[in-house]
Amino acid sequence: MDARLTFPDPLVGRERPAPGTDLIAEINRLRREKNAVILAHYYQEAQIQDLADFVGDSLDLSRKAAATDAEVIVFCGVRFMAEVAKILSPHKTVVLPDLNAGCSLEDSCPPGDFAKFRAAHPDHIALTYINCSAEVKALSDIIVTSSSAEHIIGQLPADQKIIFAPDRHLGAYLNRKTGRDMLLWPGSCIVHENFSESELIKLKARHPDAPVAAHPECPGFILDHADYVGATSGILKFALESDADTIIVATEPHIIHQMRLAAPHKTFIGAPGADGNCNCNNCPYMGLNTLEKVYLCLRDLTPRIEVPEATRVKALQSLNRMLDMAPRAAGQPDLPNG
Ligand code: CIZ
Repeated sequence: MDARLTFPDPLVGRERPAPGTDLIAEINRLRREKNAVILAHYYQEAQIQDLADFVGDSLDLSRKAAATDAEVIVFCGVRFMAEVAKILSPHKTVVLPDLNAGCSLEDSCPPGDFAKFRAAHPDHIALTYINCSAEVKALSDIIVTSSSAEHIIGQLPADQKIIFAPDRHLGAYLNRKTGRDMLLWPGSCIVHENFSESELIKLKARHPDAPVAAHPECPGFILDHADYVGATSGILKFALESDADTIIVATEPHIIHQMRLAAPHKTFIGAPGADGNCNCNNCPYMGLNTLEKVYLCLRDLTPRIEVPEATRVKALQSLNRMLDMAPRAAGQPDLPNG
């Protein structure tokens, strides 16, 4: 998958650390010196998860960082996640190790196109998945996470027409679960689209007692084989609480690091991609963040995430509507991350 994506090298023109620099020691020195909090999404490489102050999903991380007195937030994740941190903490400096770390869902939903789509459906409200740009959040009525969406939809009048953006697989899953007929924006996540049904069937045949935990960004033909469908924090909770010794995990496989740390006696197997044995379910955007870039962004406090104030205020309103309607589901306060 990585071969399909090429990015400008963000290290060109920057003073690199001398060979042999102990990057972890330097990051530890700088985080104290700059009063920084380091956040790592579940989909980051293990070394980055291990040095973070908090590991979790995008909303949970942003809320935890907002609650600290840190002046700097280093968001080891992708751009829309760092924007959420900035929306919640406008007075903190938010840096992202590599500004190229985007998201195929965000890319699928350019704000101009979304605004036109909304204008063409004036009787619909827009329920938008958190995996989108700050501008699209600002153009939406309610932001949802995969944990909060079903609960929020359940509170909307049955005859309320709804646009769901940008993930068509999550939207289709929610339509099936809730019996609604939301109008779906045609976006998708390149990581979750890469799971192969035939390879999953073969894997299940080799591990007949292993339940499958899947993220609802997966296509329906993968979810049809799942014993549990939920957000990252829910998948983690399921994997740890399940009586099974072996669990098949259908989401970005770096989350397995937290599972192995918490339950070293269990076996966690990443669901396979098309050739049964590829790295095609590693998120290429998440993979852009490296230890060296974490060090550089702490040292230089760049690249920074900025959100224009008018956009931030509107995006915050849409996020707050979710927090009002689903305080527990959205905040996931009792999950074992971080
Ligand atoms: O918001 C997140 O962190 C994502 C991308 C998914 C999830 O299920 O937590």
